[in-house]
Amino acid sequence: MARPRVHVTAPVPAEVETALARDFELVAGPEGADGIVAMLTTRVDAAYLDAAGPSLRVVANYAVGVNNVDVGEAARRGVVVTNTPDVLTRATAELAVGLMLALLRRITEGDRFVRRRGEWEFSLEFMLGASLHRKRLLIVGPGRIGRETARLAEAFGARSAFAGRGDDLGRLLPGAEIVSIHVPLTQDTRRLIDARALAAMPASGVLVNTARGPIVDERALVDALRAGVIAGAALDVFEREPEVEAGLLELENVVLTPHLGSATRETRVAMGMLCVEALRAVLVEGRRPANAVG
Ligand code: 8YV
Repeated sequence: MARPRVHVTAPVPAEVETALARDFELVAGPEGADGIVAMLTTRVDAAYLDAAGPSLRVVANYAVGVNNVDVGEAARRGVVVTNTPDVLTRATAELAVGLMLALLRRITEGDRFVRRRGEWEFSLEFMLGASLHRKRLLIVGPGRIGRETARLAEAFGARSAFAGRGDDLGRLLPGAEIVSIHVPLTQDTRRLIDARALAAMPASGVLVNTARGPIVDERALVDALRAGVIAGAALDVFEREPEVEAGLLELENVVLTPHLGSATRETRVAMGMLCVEALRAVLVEGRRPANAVG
């Protein structure tokens, strides 16, 4: 029997490619494919699904966030969409806490300073930062990654509170010294952190975003940082990724990383293996996998 045809939209780790090649015929484009392994940079919309054609039965998104996929349109066509939960929870939470520490303790700012060969000698008042210890951390989005971020930050002595769907963010933000974003990008969360939300934070507050860029209004963030409305920001994701709002690049109290939340080898391989399992479930075993969304 012919093996199901699978199109992978970008290079994947060798282990994942080998696992895919075991059960599937890997094809160069989506046309006529039975399954797609999609990166978050692939927009899987009606036009893409049209291009793939009626043979398509499953889109395994190589990410936990599925905002790049029109899940409703896929469902209407009977195409199963899956994501990669759990396996990237720890890695993403680690990065969120790493960004908090980098920002509060001025690690990347200090690194830039040393590389510029700035003149310095040890002094008690030089480049003082703030401790994560005892900071009031507001986790916006109390899902797997949000809860794990709280758990790790609490090991440093942070005190966490959670804002979930239906909670009044405007009431919670004034008490938050660190706001860490962990909601998925949806119509409801687009620009959730706008000028108004930033103004509700204390002037000593900092914002951390490891979720999706468009959740934060980047221009409003630059204005807020320039005006001292908040004290700093650490961003792993960007509104018009991979473009970065120019104003952010000029500010010392900003830490920037290029979408590294799940970027450890073991995590990326585990994510890939979940994609392979999902394709197998649908295309070989004829069942709906547990990580199907929508
Ligand atoms: C990237 C992520 O998508 O899973 C997500 O939602 O944002 C990240 O894990 C992934 O690294 C790229 O495939």
